[in-house]
Amino acid sequence: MTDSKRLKSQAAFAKAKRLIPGGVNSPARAFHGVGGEPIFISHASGQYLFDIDGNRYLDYIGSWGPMILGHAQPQVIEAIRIAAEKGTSFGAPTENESRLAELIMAAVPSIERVRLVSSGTEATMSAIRVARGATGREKIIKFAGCYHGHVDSLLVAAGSAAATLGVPDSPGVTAGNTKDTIVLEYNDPQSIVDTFRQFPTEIAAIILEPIVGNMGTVVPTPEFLKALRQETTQHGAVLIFDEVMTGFRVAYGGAQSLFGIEPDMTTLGKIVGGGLPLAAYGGKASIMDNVMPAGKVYQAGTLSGNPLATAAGATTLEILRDDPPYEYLETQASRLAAGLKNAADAAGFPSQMQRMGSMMTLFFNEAPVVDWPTANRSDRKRFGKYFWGLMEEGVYMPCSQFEALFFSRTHRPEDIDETIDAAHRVLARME
Ligand code: HOZ
Repeated sequence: MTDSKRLKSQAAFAKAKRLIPGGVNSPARAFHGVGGEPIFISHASGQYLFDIDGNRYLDYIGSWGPMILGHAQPQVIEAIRIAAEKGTSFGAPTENESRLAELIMAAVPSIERVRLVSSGTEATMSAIRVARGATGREKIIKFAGCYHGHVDSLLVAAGSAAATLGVPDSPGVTAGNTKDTIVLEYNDPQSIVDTFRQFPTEIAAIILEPIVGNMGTVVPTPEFLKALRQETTQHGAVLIFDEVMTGFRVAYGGAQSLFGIEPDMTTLGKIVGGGLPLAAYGGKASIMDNVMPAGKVYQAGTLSGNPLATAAGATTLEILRDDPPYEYLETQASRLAAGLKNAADAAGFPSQMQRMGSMMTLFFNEAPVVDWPTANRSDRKRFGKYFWGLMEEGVYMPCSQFEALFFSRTHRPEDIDETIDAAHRVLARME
């Protein structure tokens, strides 16, 4: 995109940088992974984003996952409007919180009790605390390249913007914060067995993205999944699936419904809030009943179960339940994946297309990506050129090699075709 097409965004970014660290309120949106500066959004509708310079983009970020119904979905907007007219926050219980809890529990049967919070970070932080409280143990296992928000104890070898910016271990996170965090490689079942052999009674929980989105899309092997469930069960540890990204995305019941594995706890975010700040954690009643005031593990929030967010989330889940888009998304996703891969092949660039439902990543990589070391061998520079080429074409992809793209039910087959054609043009002129 030529500079003259985004003068207003440039001015807005210059101003924001004087006011906000790095000009953004979350590093993933800063475009550091691709060079250059972010565009500033004016509004969005259906499959399109519009920036403040008046450029229109086919959106493949979807607010990093939530917008599965497309932007400004009329029923969701109406639900928010009705809720807002009744008051925006009470700090007291409402019936809509139970409406959303019931929807979550019906969709994800492993969740027997659920607590609503405001962000994915809160959900994973709380799940870890509850798992520790319930087991009386301190150690946790996470996997390199998985990202679970900016929880201190989980901000080790993290994916997403931490990986993009090359700071998978953040300053400010103390050795004390992470001394009980054991980091293993994704898709390595033997390391799980070995770690439990070393610490048979000390591990409170394993947390993972059951399909990774935060080092780009990486799918677990059956052996890895089997070892996770077997070892945690055998040693009395809590298996936590972080389905913030995959919940209601890869299937209505999340990744666990596809793999037929029941985790002990699940974290949800993004789609469950219908585009408003809402997330959730839940699981077996015997574990969740440790949460205060039912139990002794403290967790709280003034805006938890906020009435606007529960209205948006419950309406979104009801639409997804009553008129599921998943078959349509699968058809279009397989077309998009094949088209993007063909475009890379035609241009002679080694690449791997990795996908699960409507989340996918084209890695500029010679070999399949199965864990962080293999993801890390991807050609970031080539990805940056691809990203900016697509921006020129009006296609807004995730601004990092280590993120998944998402699309919505409002993306029409002709939008997918347009995207594939754009990718062919972009890749053909890249060196
Ligand atoms: N969890 C999002 C995808 N990796 C990133 C959103 C953000 O950090 O702003």
